[in-house]
Amino acid sequence: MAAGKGKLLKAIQIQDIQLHTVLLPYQAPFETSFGAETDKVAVLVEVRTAAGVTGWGECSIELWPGYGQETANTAEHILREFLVPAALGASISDPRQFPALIRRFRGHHHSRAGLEAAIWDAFAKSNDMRLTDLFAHYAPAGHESTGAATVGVSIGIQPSLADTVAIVNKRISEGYCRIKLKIKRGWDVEVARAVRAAQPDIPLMLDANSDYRLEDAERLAQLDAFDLLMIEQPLAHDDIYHHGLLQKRLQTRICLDESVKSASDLRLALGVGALRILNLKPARVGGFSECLEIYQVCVEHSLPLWLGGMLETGVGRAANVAFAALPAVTLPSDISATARYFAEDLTEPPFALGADSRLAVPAGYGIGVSMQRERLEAAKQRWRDKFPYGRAGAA
Ligand code: OSB
Ligand code: MG
Repeated sequence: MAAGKGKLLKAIQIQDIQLHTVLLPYQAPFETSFGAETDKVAVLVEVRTAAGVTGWGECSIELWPGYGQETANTAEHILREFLVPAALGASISDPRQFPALIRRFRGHHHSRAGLEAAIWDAFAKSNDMRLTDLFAHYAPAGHESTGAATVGVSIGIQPSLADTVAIVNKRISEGYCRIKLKIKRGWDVEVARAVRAAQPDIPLMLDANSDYRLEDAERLAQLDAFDLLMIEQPLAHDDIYHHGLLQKRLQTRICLDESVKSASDLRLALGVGALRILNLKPARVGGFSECLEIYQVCVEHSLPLWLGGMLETGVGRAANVAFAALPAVTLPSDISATARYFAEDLTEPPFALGADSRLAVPAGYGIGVSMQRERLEAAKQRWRDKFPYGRAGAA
């Protein structure tokens, strides 16, 4: 109902902000066109309000500046030196005011998204609201939370075609309704053919993470034979124009990920026909305020939308589920059950895959999951032990 939308919400004052850098082992290494990652690294942001409410946010990063340009060290630096001081003491009566507080700093979207997410969580909790309902409050009229996110699963590059088919079959038997396969040059047409042969009906998509160039258009057009839901980010991470040229040569719809870092990028991409679907990642676009603006653009253009993921801990995953439960997120999101990522997450309860390939939004206020302090301390220790100099990656 639009009933909640007129509601006046209570302001919060940011009193304290703590940063926690954690390392959490994945169930299995995740390989993309950049290489394989064995552990999740994240800088978690803990915000405390003057009224004593705690909010959590996650800076989604990786060990290398591969997908994104930030690492744990750069995120800590930018937060500690610039973003945190700008937020401390601020009084916020609408979380969308936060970007203005840090407008004089450019870039570092993953870092700013983590801090902004903690503020959104604290704001929702301070108003006795689920984060999903707070997002809906600022969404267009008539857009209420559906209470659950429809999700798929993203499968990394496997050692062989047989391994790929085996893991796809396993994920489908677990209940996932949409499969995404990571591809790279030399690992594309054959893998699509093998999986399509094994699973003729499953909604299937590929994610190239920018491994191709426009000269590869003929190769990419061979993928049209496999009835794909979409191909994600075939060309360079900073390219929009050539995606427009490529789309004219493909039947398969192009979905952009890396190339759309703001609502402004999205308007440009729409203008040159560079995408027919958007993967929206809160970290990539710099936070949930920008996500809401992008959501609005998608609604105006009837552009199909889904939420991407970066193998987040429960903190980031919970916020992503809250956003993915909005009604214009019409395609399955890259947010899988906790067990697909970690043996033990930092938050409780875990996310479990329900009927119809859905993850339910937890009932609690804010992100709806609670931090397990002993696990948090262990994960911080793991980061310090494995990277005692805080270095950003191992050779
Ligand atoms: O390109 O979508 C991507 C993970 C890390 C960095 C980039 C990407 C991904 C994924 C994982 O595909 C999706 C998930 O969180 O399940
Ligand atoms: Mg992607």
